[in-house]
Amino acid sequence: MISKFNEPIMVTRPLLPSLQNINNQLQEIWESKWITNNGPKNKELREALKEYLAVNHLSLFSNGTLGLLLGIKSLELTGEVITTPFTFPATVGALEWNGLTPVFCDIDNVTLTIDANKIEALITERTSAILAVHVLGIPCEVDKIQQVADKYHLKVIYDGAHVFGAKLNCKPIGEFGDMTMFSFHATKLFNTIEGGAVTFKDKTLDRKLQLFKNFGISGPDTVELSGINAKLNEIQAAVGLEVLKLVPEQRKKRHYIKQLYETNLKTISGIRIVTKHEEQESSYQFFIIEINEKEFGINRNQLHEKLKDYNVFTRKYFYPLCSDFTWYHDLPSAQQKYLPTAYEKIETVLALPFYGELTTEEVIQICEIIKFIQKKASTDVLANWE
Ligand code: T4K
Repeated sequence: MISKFNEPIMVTRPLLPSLQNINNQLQEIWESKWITNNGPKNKELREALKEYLAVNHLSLFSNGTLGLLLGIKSLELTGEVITTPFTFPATVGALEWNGLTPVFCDIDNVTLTIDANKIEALITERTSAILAVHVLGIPCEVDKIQQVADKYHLKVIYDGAHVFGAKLNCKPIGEFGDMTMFSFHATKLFNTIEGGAVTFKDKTLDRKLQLFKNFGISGPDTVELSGINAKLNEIQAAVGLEVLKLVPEQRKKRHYIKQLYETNLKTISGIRIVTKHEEQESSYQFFIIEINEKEFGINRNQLHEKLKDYNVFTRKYFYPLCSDFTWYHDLPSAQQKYLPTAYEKIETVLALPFYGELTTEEVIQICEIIKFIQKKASTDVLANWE
């Protein structure tokens, strides 16, 4: 008989520095009496992240969504932007809040990122950019995307919320396109509790982004443009400085856990491992599987529900599709018939618990529970599984 976990196993847990180290940071901040507005910790984190992400230009924000929103604004885009429906609502929301019309493009069957071969057909006279997502930590087909963008003089923005520190073709992931947003939310490999950054090629954007996130204020008596408040405060920055020290070790732990999952899941029919983490340096943000109902015996939703009985809490990232939100229903590109792969995949993919502090025994037990559920499903009548 397979036993249930005593405590809930969540899909992720934040990477937390020791309280002692955070206290030391707080002590310095308290002594300085400078707690926000571009203080010393903010500057220190910015320099540390430029080095870690190997980029020349980086601007910090109070969260990734505001970074993306203001990053897009700084590029002065107009009209339509081609994007993916298979993402977190923040991606498409950032376009809408800029007064831009999202044009949804279907996704690739294997990588689940925007299907680079389908972008060109969606380009019109109104298209100004492509907003692609390195979704679930899987890098987009960056070369193909850039080729299309160059042909039609479009900007390329990457939502890199899930690819902190990743490398592709030996290049830091932030080097692709005109701009990349990284999220530093508590659930990410690297976190500042809430926070985010935008990296970019055009160095003139640095000043613009600084103004946008600080009400447009450029001096004690000058408001230069219409901005908002999207600053990362000193305590967030201090947490980031401590978490950054833990990231290399956390990656190693996650690499071990992904191998453990691979070994223990490979004998189960009907499971495809989506996130292989095969690029030179992966962000190890998620561990995603795809369920083939015919081969596995039950569907993704049934597995997701049954795992809860054993105190295992998986997530259906990213369900529902953004194109299915009622406020996009009138967009021609949001129609289901144009997005067959995206509609298929939101019913089949599942995020398993994945964070460095999972123990070997826990990962093995999760896999054993999955095997047990599959075995039980083959002997029970389907009605019991609804
Ligand atoms: N673009 C993309 C592609 C994104 O995925 C995201 C965010 C963004 C843009 C926007 O970036 P930010 O503005 O957030 O920087 C979570 C995160 O809130 C969200 O940041 C993230 N993507 C998304 C993929 O995941 P939820 O609604 O799934 O979070 P929640 O609260 O259900 O947490 C997930 C699990 O994490 C919990 O089951 C347990 C654990 N957890 C969570 C928190 C907050 C903890 O153990 N402790 C915690 O403090 O969205």
